[in-house]
Amino acid sequence: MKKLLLIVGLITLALTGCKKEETAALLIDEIAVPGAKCEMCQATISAAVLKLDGVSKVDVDLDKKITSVAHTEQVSREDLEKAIAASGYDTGSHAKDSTAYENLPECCK
Ligand SMILES: [Cu+2]
Repeated sequence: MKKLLLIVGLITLALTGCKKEETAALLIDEIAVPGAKCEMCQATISAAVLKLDGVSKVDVDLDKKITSVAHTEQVSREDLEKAIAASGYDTGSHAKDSTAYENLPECCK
C-alpha cells in the first residue's frame, strides 16, 4: 500500500512538473547522433536526455541521425551532448563514453 501511494505521488509530481515546463519558453536543439541505428538506440538516447531536469521532449530520427530535444533554458546544448555521449553515442562535439558503448545491446554497436 505504501508503495502504491509512493507511485501515485511520483506520477502526480511528474505531471505537475510537466505543466510547469509547458508554461516556460521551450528551446529546441537538434543534435547529430550518427550512431543512432535502431529502436534500442532511440530508447537509450531518449532515456539519457529525459533524465535531465528541464527536458520535456526528445525525438531521435534514425534516418536523419538527428536527435531533437525540447527543453527549458536551464538545460544547455552542452548538457544534452554530454548526456548523449555518456549513454554511449558520439555527438558533434563529445566523444562517446567507451564503457557505456560496450554495455549497449549488440544491435546498437
Ligand atoms: Cu540500437
